[in-house]
Amino acid sequence: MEISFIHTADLHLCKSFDDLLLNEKERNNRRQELWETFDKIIDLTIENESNYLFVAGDIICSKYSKLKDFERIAEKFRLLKNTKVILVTGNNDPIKEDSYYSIIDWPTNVYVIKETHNLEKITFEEDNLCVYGISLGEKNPDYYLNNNVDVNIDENMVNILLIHGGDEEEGHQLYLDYDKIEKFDYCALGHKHNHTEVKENIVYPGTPEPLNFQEEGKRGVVMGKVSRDMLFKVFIPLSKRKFITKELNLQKEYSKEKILDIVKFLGDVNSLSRDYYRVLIKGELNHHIKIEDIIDESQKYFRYIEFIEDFEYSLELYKEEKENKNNIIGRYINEMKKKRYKNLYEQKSILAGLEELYREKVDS
Ligand SMILES: [Mn+2]
Repeated sequence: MEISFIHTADLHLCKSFDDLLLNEKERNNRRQELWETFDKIIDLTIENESNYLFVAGDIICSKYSKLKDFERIAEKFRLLKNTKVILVTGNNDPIKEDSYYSIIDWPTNVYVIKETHNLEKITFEEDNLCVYGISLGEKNPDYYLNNNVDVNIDENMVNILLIHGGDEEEGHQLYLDYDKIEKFDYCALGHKHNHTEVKENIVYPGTPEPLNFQEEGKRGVVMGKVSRDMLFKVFIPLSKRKFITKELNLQKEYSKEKILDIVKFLGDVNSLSRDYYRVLIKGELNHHIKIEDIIDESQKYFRYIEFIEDFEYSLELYKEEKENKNNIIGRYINEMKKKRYKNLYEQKSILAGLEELYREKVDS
């Protein structure tokens, strides 16, 4: 007998996104998109008539959520008439006595695992299946997830492990020894945000919708079938947008127009209007060009673009020095030449000073 499943984790519904430079409107929009992705997972489960939906923690950020958000999740799960939903909590949605997880009246097809110190075993005789799961609870300094996963499994059943943790160094509270859990037919894990197959049967689906610039690459859920002697799985991409990091390598000969041309071809038009871009500015910039102008003018080509300034200004001021031999500008350049300014912040202030002196010269 085989069962079909969809495995997801780390949706982080209600996430604040305050670790990004997004404005409030964009953050709201992004939160809305997380719900849309959740809806897509529900639709996919219905379309495929999956027997099980495994949710391996951090479906929501409890800190920023309200009761109505949990009700919204419950109502969506209720639509899965032919699917059993098994859910464990993660470090962002820990289960406690008074948390919404405990208060909500979950539909009968939903099994929220409440155990936080032992593997809870749910047996589905009709499918010859055992699901073992543990939820994360309140932070406890003596808690080590790895101590709680030892269990004897029944070799005549299909055994699934559902857990949030493992993507950590040994000694960390959420560290998991993968060798210990290899005996399960399938380990539906959560916590690691990039899709990873630790072993054939030990899998992180990753965040179905990326949450920041560290989350590049494919985003979605794992769909599969499992029996006593077979495991088949496929990754289903779902995400609406991507986070993309690019490098912009400047040369001091580049004009402003040339630089803007390079910037607007960092991605195809569809991607520029859809995805989040971060551009690492490297190399050397002609000191006549203000990086602020490049940054401002780039905005109109992108849905979202941010820059990390890691370049140097080319401070070759021969011409200016020659033209200003006997005045304050010349003396300023001379003074500045005595020191080596490598730091971009210092270079910017020298150029601002120079600009100020030129302005005074024109005014007087
Ligand atoms: Mn987590």
